[in-house]
Amino acid sequence: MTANRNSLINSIIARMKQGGKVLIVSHISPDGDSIGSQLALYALVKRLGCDPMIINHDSAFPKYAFLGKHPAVNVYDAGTVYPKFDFAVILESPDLDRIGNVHNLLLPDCEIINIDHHRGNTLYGRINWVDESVAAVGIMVYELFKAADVHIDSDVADELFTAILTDTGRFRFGSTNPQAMRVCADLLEQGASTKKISDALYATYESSQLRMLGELLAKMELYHDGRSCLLLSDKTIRDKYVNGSDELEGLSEYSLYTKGVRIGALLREIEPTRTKVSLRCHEDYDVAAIAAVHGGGGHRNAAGCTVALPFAQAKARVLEQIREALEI
Ligand SMILES: [Mn+2]
Repeated sequence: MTANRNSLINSIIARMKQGGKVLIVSHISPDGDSIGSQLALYALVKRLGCDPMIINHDSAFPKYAFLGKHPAVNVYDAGTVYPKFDFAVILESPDLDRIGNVHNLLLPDCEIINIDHHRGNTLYGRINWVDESVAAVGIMVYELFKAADVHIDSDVADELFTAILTDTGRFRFGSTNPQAMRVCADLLEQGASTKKISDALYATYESSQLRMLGELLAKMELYHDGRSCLLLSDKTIRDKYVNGSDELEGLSEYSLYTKGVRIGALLREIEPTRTKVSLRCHEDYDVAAIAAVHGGGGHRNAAGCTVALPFAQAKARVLEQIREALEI
């Protein structure tokens, strides 16, 4: 569907007002924008008369649990019998592979509403609202609230603020624009608590998480005359510190914190022949292109992929790609 923004928003709200069972899903390894947007959207569609259920391929980091008195964010389970959904709202997913096994719940007559801000969205929905200019999908959900004239209570304000705060890297990324700040100002007026949210997300780590961060930083490696930086979480480090979801989200950010570094990456050994790579870069580079080579994706300045190579080989491969990107 190609239509302007207002008619897209109107058609999304019109569909929601028809009611029915709605699946709200986001991408694998859901982040703050995923969870915040999903919880807020849950409240919206419920107010508009739908019967919603949130299901993701993976569980979210426990730190988002403070977004409390809320419906469960369910993790897909092949053994569970799920209701037949009349429509699905897919958030933050440029293609259907990104929702993982939740894909199994999209029966042929389940209408798809696709709401996203990533590059390269394949427009797989009946309605596709894709806007690369917004800083977070949480802003698009905010606009749905406004267009539907549904009150944003303090819980929803916290959820949407969390979405925007995390997706802008605490208002640091280039995506941070006046629209994002205006929406956040309104969310503060509706009762969002910056203190509560920031403490929950950025200042309540387990001691083991901070010790792991310390070891990763102590062992970080600089390359290309100090223009690139790797953080390396190999099996030794993972065995020492990581228990289930105990890992730190946002660790990859630290790969860019050294003066002079333009491109950074965090490599995690997840299996003997699979290495997860989170890439970060400053404005003048494009790490989504590096991730795309390995079937991953993301944004120009923040992207990720899984490289189907053992840790040492994956490291060599990514370093070579970074060198090419730096044009040296
Ligand atoms: Mn996002």
